Amino acid sequence: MEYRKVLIKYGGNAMINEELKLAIAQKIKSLQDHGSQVILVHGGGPFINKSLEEAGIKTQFFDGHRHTSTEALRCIEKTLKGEVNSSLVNLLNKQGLKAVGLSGKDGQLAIAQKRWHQAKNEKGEETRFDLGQVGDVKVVNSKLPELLLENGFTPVVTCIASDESGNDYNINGDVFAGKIAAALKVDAYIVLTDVDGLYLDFPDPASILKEVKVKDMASYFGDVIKGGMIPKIESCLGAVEAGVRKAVILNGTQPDQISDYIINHQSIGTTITQ
Ligand code: X2W
Repeated sequence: MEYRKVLIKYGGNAMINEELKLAIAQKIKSLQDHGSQVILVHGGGPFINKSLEEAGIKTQFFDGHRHTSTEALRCIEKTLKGEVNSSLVNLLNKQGLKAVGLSGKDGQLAIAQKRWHQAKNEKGEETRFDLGQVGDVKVVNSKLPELLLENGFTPVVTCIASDESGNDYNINGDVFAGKIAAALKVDAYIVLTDVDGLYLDFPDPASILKEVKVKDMASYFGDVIKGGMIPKIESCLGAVEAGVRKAVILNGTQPDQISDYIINHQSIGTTITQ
């Protein structure tokens, strides 16, 4: 089975140094040389943390989503586009690829809508909590990335988008990537993180869940799936339900895992299928 179209979500936790970023860029080149079309979607959490700290802006996370004031959003957009996206485009171009840096705003690739945080209050009642300028993806227009992929370009997309009125939103990178993977109906949606998959009993490698069906995933929320893993798994579930053949959690700090999975078909990471 070949993976014709592959979307890689590259998170900031796997961008810890330049060597690692370079190795990931080389892997993307090797996938493309092997016949896959690759679209890269990225976040940059640690870089955002640093920029916000330097600007004296404090933020807090709620189930993996950063509360985002309008002031924080300006700083986040600058960091994601001006720092993280532009350096990834550079690195990919140096490997001989034709990388194109985008956000959800370009070509209206993604239309955002405000996201509310659902939580239970002390009485156990469901309440909605305002996360500021945090968004969800309402619509994906896949024409632009499809055009780029078909013409040999490598789209590099960061997780900022606007709504129909032009209001900007900060979207969790995993949520954003999953929606794009779903719209493009990729053959493989790879979520790179800094662990080897979903562990039943961290860090026992024998406890990694190798393959999980969408219908069986619900039981793992809580003990096994928590914090930042929540949006990752939710995005994988959404993508697979929308027709993506396989979603897989791999360790981005071990770039060989990308080629081992896509080219050598090794049974690594946690794969989610229908
Ligand atoms: C994220 C966007 C960046 C991101 C944030 O502000 O950190 C929200 O949480 P990683 O490196 O992929 O985690 N947005 C709403 O997701 O970066």
